Parts: sequence; structure tokens; C-alpha cells
Amino acid sequence: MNQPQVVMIGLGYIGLPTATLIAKNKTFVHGVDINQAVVDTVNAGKIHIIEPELGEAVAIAVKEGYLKADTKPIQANTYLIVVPTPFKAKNEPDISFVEAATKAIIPLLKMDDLYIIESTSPVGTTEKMADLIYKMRPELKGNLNIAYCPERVLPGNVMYELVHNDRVIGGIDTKSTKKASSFYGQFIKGDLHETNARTAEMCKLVENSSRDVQIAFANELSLICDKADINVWELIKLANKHPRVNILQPGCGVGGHCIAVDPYFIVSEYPMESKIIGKAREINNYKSFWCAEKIQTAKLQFELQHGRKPSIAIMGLAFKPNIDDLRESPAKYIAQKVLQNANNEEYFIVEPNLETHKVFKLTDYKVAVEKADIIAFLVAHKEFKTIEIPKERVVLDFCGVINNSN
Ligand code: SAJ
Repeated sequence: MNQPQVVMIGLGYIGLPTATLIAKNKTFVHGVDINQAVVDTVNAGKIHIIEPELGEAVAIAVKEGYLKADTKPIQANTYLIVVPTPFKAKNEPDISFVEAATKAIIPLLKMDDLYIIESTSPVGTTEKMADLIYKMRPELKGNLNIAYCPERVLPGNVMYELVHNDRVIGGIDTKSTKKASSFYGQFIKGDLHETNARTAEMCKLVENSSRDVQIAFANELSLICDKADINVWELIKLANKHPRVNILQPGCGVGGHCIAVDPYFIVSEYPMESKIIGKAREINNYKSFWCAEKIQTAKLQFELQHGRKPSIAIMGLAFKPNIDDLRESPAKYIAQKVLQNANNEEYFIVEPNLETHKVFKLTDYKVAVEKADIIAFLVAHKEFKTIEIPKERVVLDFCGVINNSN
């Protein structure tokens, strides 16, 4: 059997593509996941997530023998920790998966090995893990290379961005930084920026918080414009003609497992200082609540005007356009809220990127638009952009499908 050079702990949305990329470079990767079904799927050369080009890459890596999955780690030279860091009650980050993964490899570590965390982590996590490792293996103190290197890929474009994006690499000391940097240099074409572990950890949190704050600004404008009777998309387009202004797009809130989560890693540790970051989270969450309220008001107005209950189309459930991922999706939250307030109206729930859903009964988007009295666009899926809306429909366009001429 070929000796693995890399152990990848966590074969999810980032771990599996990264393991595949390393394997493509003819480096033996031993992928580890606690989920036996994931291990079996990968060993069969298949994938358990949807990501363009990943399926083919995994099939080749497994067939050529460079990628193998298991539920337990084995000895290697480099260990990558790419496990989830969810958050607990009160929006506090939970690093227990990183800790468990680290504990699993501590007995395997030897002199000069490289240990890298890629999981989004609160500032200080890498140093904490270094302390844990050296507490259990004091004889290795100073002789391991321990670093943090966040991933920055956009779901849907992972295979390209993994190779071409710049990376920020921070070790607990210079030797670790250099060693981690030369590891990534083998398969990454983007620039590698070296720093320390704490800065690299904060960098990841700041990137996503920055986007959250900017989207909150756009969402705040959408609330103001709704009251001021101004088309917010036209307004943003015009303001962006200024050479130094670049406002993002409003929507029905911010979702996904990154931008809607990572800012809390800063807020929970620095609550007094992170005023804008915390407020942005509130604004983006409020935007979803506001959309649900708008649908409720439109329903009541329709009933008053027409003397009958309206039928309602909820257009889109995914957390962003043209994907099937519903994690932390504001559109899903709005659909749930609207259905909780249902009072014998007919509802058509639409998500063109899903065949079925275990909770929602899905309707084809063309049928929904044809039949509904009120059409609420929550996600700007490409299918919706060319749709003909029959006359006399009440249209609530929360994501600029109709009102954005871009
Ligand atoms: N959104 C808006 N308006 C916009 C842009 C996005 O409302 O103008 C919404 C989307 O609809 C979605 C949410 O924001 O609900 C997040 O979508 P996204 O496309 O901005 O980002 P993600 O969550 O798919 O991926 C982000 C990326 N981070 C940044 O762009 C700073 C990605 O590069 C990170 O690797 C990823 O988070 C991650 O894993 O952290």
C-alpha cells in the first residue's frame, strides 16, 4: 500500500475538493470522515455533495489510488483539519470538532510533521490546539509545524477557486509558516501570503464580515427606498457609477453557512468593539422578517380588495441564486414563516434547483406564476428572469428579478 503523505480530516464541502486537488498532484491522501456513508461513497469514486467538476476529480483520484477514505486517521507527514465549526447557543463558536480531530491525530504525530487548520475558527484556536498537542506530546515541543490557512472558495466555483485564489497562511512561528506555505505552493497557483496564526484566523472572519456589512448596507437602503418609493436597484446602479462607490445587491436576507455565521465569531468575543459587525447581522436577519411581513400584508390587502383569499407563489428556497443549497437560507425561513401564518390560502412553493423537498410540496415555477394572485420573488434564480408574469398579479420582488435591469 502507498504511504499517505497527507491526512485530511473532514470530507465535506471544502475537505473533499481539497483532498482531491492534493491527490491530483500525485500526493497520497488519506481522507477521514466520521460518517461511514461518506467514506463508502468516496471510496466508490463518488460524491455526496453537489459541486461542479468535483465528481470527475474524485473518480480519477480514487481510481488512480491517490485518494482513499476511512473513518480513522493513520500516520502521515501532513495533517489538515477541515471540519465544521458551528455555533452554540448565544451565537458562540463551537470548536469541539476541531478539538476532537486534533485529539485523534495527536498519538500519530512525529518530529517535523505539519499540522494545519483550515476550518473557520475563532482567533486563538491554532495556539490553543498547539497547547493541547504539546501538553499530550511534550517531547515534540517546538519540533512540529502548526499553522492556520483558511479556505476562501465560493460554493459552485470551488474547483477553480481552490487552485487560483490567493491564500493567507499563518503559523504559530516562522518555521511553521514557511513549511505550510511550501506545502500549499505545490498545488495552488494563487499568491501565498504569509502572516501569523492569529492574523490568518481573523482574516477569514473579517472577509466574510466585510461582505455581510456591505450587504446589510444594501438591505438597509432597500428598506429606506421602499418607504421613499424609489427603485433601490436603479438607485444602486446609479450610485455605482461613481468611481469609488460599489454597493452590493439587496435581497431577502443573508444565508449560507459562512457569511451568516462567521461574523458571530467576532461579535461573541469582542462584543463591545464589534458594533457595525453586530448591527449588520441584525439588519440582514431583520430583512428576512420584513419580507415575511410584506407577504402577510399583501395577503390581507388582497382579501380586502377582492373579497376572497389569494393564492401565493413563493419563488425560491435556496440561500442564493442558481444553487440547491438551503443551509441557513433566508428564503426557506420566509417560506416557513408565511406558511405558519397561513389561513386557508393556497400556496405554491417553488425551487427550480430541487426535484423534491421533505417538508415543502414543490410546484413548477411556470405553473406557480400562472396560478398565483401574489408572486413573491425571494431568490433571483436564472429561470425567473425571463418569466412572463400574467396581468393583474401582485408582484413582491425582494431580490431584483423584475425590477433590476442589470
Ligand atoms: N448576497 C446578497 N447580496 C449580494 C451578495 C450576496 O444578498 O450582493 C447574499 C446571497 O444571496 C447569500 C449570502 O449573501 O444569501 C451569501 O452569498 P455569497 O455568494 O456572498 O457567499 P457564500 O456564502 O456563498 O460564500 C462566501 C464567500 N465569501 C466572500 O465572498 C467574502 C466565499 O469566498 C467564502 O469562501 C465562503 O463564504 C466561506 O466558505 O466562508
